[in-house]
Amino acid sequence: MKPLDLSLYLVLDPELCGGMEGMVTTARMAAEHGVTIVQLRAPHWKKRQWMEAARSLKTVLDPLNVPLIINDHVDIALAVDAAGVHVGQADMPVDVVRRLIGPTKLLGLSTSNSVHMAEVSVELVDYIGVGPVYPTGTKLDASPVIGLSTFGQLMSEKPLPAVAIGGIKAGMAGPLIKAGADGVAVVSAICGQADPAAAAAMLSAEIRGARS
Ligand code: TZP
Repeated sequence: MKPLDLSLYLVLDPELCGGMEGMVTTARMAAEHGVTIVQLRAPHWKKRQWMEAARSLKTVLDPLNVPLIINDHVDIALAVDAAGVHVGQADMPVDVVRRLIGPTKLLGLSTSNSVHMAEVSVELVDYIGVGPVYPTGTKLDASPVIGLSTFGQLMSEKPLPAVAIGGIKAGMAGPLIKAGADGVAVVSAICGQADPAAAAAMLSAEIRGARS
């Protein structure tokens, strides 16, 4: 597997993307224009829909060499041979997930504060998501917003590669990279945008610019 590139991490939302078909099209266009990793997240979906979407996403992402991560559902990740699984603090514990997915698949964990950072099992987890950095209307049960300065503080404690998440729009990615993020994760800044390809390209250029 190619090295983990968290630079521009698209988290899909079927409702914002216009259903299954819109979501797969969005993922393909975004991956062709700078998205480096894609997560399927569909909290309201039944398993059969997860399977169908995950298969379709693999079909469009594999030729682009963009890894597909499955939120929460280990069985779906294994069934479609996805690149990995992402879990939250209230999901299946990472030791159990690692045992189920084996040593080579990617495992991501959501974190929101210093306690979470200190508790991350670096031998089990490959990367962390940190946030929400800014207010988000996409995840209604998200943890409290941390803001840029707390995010920067958490980056100095980060035990692993880290991606910022929550309310990130064009113009906000650069400061997060400069604060120590290895990448930014977005939903609504790409999903449901009139031109997802242009939205991805703009964020990707901003991230590259912040690094140079
Ligand atoms: N986890 C923390 S915030 C969030 C998730 C999945 C949603 C981010 O969505 P958006 O639209 O990029 O604010």
